[in-house]
Amino acid sequence: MAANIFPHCLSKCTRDIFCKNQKSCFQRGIVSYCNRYQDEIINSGYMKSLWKHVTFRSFSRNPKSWFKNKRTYEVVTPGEVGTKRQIPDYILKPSYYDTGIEIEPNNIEILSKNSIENIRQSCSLARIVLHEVEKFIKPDVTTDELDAIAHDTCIKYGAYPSPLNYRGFPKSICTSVNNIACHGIPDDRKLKDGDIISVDISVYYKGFHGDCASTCLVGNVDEKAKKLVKVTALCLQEAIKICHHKQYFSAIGKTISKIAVSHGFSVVPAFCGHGIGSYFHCPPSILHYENEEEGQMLKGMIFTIEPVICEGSPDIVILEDGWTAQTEDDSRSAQFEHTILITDDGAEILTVPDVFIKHQ
Ligand SMILES: [Co+2]
Repeated sequence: MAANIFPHCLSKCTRDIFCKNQKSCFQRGIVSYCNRYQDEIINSGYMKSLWKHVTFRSFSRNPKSWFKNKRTYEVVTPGEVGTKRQIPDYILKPSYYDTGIEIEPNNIEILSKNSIENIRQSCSLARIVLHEVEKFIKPDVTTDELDAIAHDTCIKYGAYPSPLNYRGFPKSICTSVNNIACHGIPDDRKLKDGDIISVDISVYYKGFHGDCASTCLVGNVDEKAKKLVKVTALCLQEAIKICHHKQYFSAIGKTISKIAVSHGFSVVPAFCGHGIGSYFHCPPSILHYENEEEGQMLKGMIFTIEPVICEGSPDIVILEDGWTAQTEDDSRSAQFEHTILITDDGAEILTVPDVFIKHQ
């Protein structure tokens, strides 16, 4: 699950007021506090360049006339969201299970050897759950049915689906179809032949989160979307290759944006990768666009890389549910994500399936 650039910014400038005294505001989600602190956000130098890429728009869960365009794919509007799925008592739950609130640490978490073994399990399990969901992706399946499969698979393996109630997120996974860039909420819309769907799976297991995503083709997809999906996977793959001890974080954004732009695509700047461990989202923020941030990766750091790449403009609109991020121009987008561990000479991809199976 991608981190939103805005809470990161707010946590820098209004952390005390925001986290300790504004709980109700926080629980209402991104839109509320962005409106509340809009002036501060706009006036912070860091946000000035990004803000122009994001707008907030109200919507109704019924299709509107402005969605009806002639395209080779369907422009998706949010459907009806079902009830929250239940978690059995014996499953270990993250801190935000009841309140929706996770107070992120200020520093990058470096895990002990033992903890790294546990997060390996968690990351590997996230990939297993993703593979399970992928088996069911075909026309006429609803995204809520995919949510049920992911949820039940998590429970079967003794894990908690991390997105559930994270900042009030109502479902267990994110499903983002066609023009939904990320953080799509599973609902009653049936997948259609020609769709592309990004599925983002995160699990909490043995006290640690693991996070991965991929974009799948539904039936017969046009050539442009196939290329978009292929190039997005390549962006992630090449970004991981350049990671190692003492590499600059900015090298990730440079690598991704160079590949995306060279194929005629754009990088959505509003969402970033993130540190992960005992917290779902924590420092560092991993920017996927061209940037000059100064931080360096160090051995033992664990974070996600999860570029959202668009066929059109990178501007997005956050809908009034506070989550669904759709492209402003209704163009399609794809996303791939891995959780990685920085080692002496490179990066180890943790979100691979075989590790978990071996330990069972
Ligand atoms: Co993530």
